Amino acid sequence: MRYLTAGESHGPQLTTILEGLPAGMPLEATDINQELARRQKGYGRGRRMQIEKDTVQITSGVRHGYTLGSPIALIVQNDDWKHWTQIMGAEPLEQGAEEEVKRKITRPRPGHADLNGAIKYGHRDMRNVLERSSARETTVRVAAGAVAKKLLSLVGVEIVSHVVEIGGITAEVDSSLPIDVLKDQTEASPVRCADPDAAKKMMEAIDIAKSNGDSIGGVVEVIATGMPAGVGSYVHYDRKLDAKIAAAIVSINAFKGVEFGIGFDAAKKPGSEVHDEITWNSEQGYSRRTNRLGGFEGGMTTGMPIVVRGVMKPIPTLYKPLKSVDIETKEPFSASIERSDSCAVPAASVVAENVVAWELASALVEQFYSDRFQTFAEEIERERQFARDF
Ligand code: EPS
Repeated sequence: MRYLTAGESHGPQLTTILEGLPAGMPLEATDINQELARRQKGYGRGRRMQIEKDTVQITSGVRHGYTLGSPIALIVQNDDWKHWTQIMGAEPLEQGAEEEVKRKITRPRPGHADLNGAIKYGHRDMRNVLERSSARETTVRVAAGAVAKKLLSLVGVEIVSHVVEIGGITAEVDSSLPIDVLKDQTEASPVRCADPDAAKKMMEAIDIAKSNGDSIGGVVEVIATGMPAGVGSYVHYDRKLDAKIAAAIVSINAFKGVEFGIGFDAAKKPGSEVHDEITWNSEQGYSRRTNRLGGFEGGMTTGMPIVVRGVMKPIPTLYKPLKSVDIETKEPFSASIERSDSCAVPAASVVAENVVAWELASALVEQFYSDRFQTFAEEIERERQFARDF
């Protein structure tokens, strides 16, 4: 499976084309819209989310509620576009209008893509960079992930995300909570955190950051249950599923790191306290006594829950701007101020969940027969049986 996204933050629309999904899979706009709505929520978001009400239009690849096997095209309109039609229009500007309409940006924000993107493409107006590097693009990555989540739910794979840290405040969440309970608690929290005490402190930290004109980051965790064992590869570096998930997480705007299971703590412990002992019983087949490796051994799923965390840096667009250099005058300046969120970690957890969903669905489609959805689902069930009896 693969997908491509297109669209600028204040352009007319965001678009994605998905390829490789099995034919005959039930899919409706509501499956996607509910994920888009989840991504728009979260304490600490700026005013843009009050303008947008993200909903999808499915313009190809689905007929009467089922996938056709042909590319699926998804469109989300930007409601803010009506304020930007001149600034972001595709037509050439009339002579003399440039100064007036362009809202040219020549002061790069430290930590953003502005300067490096401008150097790369030779843009003297860094709006040409920030319009695309904006996290607005994650809208259609979530739309793609929502389709993947639908596929996963139909073959018994559940996926959930939650916030485990914001601005240095860490959540205490019982790791043995059933996934449904964790899901309900997370959805009820304004910061998508299942520890109510920590959630309150996180909101206070966001308020402080906002009143200081600053921003804060955090850590999100994605858990997926029900993946059959042996998905991925130990044979080929580029088919290792944990590596693909790591790339997907770090590809989310502002994400700087990723870990599985106990992650970086593994460096501090002896092997006997890192690896998970193998058990077997006739009902479940093979299992692990613990899940410190987060569901992966040798680039393949173990059948245990996949547990992956990503760290998001504070958003680099600050109301209290850092020092930068104007690319026209080369004079030091405070970086340009753009409307922004003081914390987007809760929304980013939904993005993380959806990009992981895409990688899991892709890996299943790659490994099992996938032209017809029904046969695909049956093959996955047969595989689970095979692993149980092995
Ligand atoms: C973003 C800046 C803000 C955020 C945006 C990401 O947008 P604007 O410049 O229009 O105020 O709201 O996030 C989204 C639009 C979104 O859908 O998540 C940035 O610079 O990355």
